[in-house]
Amino acid sequence: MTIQVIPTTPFSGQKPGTSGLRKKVTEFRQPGYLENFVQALFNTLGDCAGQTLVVGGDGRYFNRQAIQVILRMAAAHGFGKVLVGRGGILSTPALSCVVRKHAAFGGIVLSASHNPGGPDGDFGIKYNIGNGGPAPERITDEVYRLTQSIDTYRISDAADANLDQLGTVRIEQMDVEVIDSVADYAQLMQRLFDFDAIRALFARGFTMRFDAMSAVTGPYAHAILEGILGAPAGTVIHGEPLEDFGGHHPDPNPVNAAGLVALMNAPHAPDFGAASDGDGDRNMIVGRGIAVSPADSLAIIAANAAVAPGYRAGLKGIARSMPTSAAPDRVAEALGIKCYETPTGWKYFGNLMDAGLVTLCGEESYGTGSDHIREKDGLWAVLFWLNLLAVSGKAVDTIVNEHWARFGRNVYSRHDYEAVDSEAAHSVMRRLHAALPGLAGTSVGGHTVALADDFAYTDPVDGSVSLGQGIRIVMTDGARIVFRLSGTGTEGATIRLYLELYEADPARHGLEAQAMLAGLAQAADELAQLKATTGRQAPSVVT
Ligand code: VG1
Ligand code: CO
Repeated sequence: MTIQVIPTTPFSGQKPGTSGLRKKVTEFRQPGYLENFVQALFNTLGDCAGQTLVVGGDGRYFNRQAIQVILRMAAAHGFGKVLVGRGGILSTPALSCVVRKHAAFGGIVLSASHNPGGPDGDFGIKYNIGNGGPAPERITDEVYRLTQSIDTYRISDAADANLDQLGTVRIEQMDVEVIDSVADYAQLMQRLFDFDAIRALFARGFTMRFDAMSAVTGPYAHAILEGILGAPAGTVIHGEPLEDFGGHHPDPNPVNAAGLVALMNAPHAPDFGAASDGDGDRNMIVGRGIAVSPADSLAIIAANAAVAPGYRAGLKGIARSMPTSAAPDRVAEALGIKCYETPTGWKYFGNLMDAGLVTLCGEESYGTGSDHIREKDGLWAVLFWLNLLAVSGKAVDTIVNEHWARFGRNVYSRHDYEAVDSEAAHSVMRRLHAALPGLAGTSVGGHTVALADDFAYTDPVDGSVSLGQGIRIVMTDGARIVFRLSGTGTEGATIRLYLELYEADPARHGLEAQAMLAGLAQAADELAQLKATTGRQAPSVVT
């Protein structure tokens, strides 16, 4: 075994987005592409001698090859030890858990989350720091800067490590320890939730369907739901991680998990349905005849936190991303705690949690989590709901309706215009920008505009400033229109339009969200000239 210094030249565009570097597999497989990025990362991190790194991914195509490259490069940079999930598998929340539990220097997640996989699909790489959370912008910006001038990378010429057998092997001076992908995570979940109550719920004949979408959560759900909690075999479907997720979009929303939603609307539906995404950090919660919107789920978790042993001491605060509905804000107000509004992406929650300012965090994009780790956590949210259903004895729709009756309903929807021409997308955003200064006080879709700006965030902990985080038009009655460009896509540009209305009247809580939001959607289009500029007559995905 020797360590080699290989000459290389920069690739353009290695700039991490909302959640790491995401590109087509074909781009990642170019010789030197992954190596350049990892070298730039290690250069950014500085002295790694003797440190412990955690590596794992969602099992998508190219996961195993990428891990072998990272192991050989970590060995060439003097890391003392790398913990790898068996078969290269670690869900994003499990990796965060392992980094924290083993006090590792950091972790590398290989995933493009909810983006499709396979040879023609997407791949991604993301670095997490020692708190278990996504690296902040000052690190990702530096990595990008270094990729633009890179001329060599260091790598061992060792043979591939066997990732399928638990135990330790050596590459150069570095130990590679293949660990059980599920054990640490399952232990943590047992500490947070009332597993006895959930076990008793299943023993009473409660039925559930968990759709792992042929992605990483399968092994975790099998072990925890069917194993430890005693749910009947067959509760978990699509439970084996496949390299191409069975050709599906592993995105747990009513559009991409349509089968689960149809099942939950059918006669004799199970009591509870849930799904998770490619890397296991997202969740969808479904009851009989009702798909719970993500911000409502966060608000309901916050309002009922005390049912779970891990949260009995109370909540320090809540945080939500700016485009997420204000449903959690109403609960925070009632609890007398603060609700922070951050830019999109989990990396902005880390400082708030580390500083002890918030316990729960969430995003409209089916992401919910708490300070037990530093990533959003799909199965965690599902276990919280099971805990709540077990303790309350109520059905999902009853819980949601009672919540709305108490707090009012934040009617909410996101309209995505995917893979549109990049220039057209930017021209839509430019038009909105230009309109911002004149909007306050005017009427938009029958609502009076209270505030119109491009969202900027100052981190209350370290004072760092993030500009240009999305156009928001906030009305005096709590309604909102938000526009932003996605930072996770790999084709053209994706425009996200977020719509929100506040409805206090319980008699109107049962109405259909799209119908209630139609006026706002039309007003948004008139302002942005979205359809005319992109040539799209309708959004590609509505959630
Ligand atoms: C999307 C979501 C955002 C989420 C991000 C990563 O980003 O909107 O809320 O944090 O994906 O989630 P964007 O920039 O495309 O809107 V995951 O599950 O991909 O790690
Ligand atoms: Co994800």
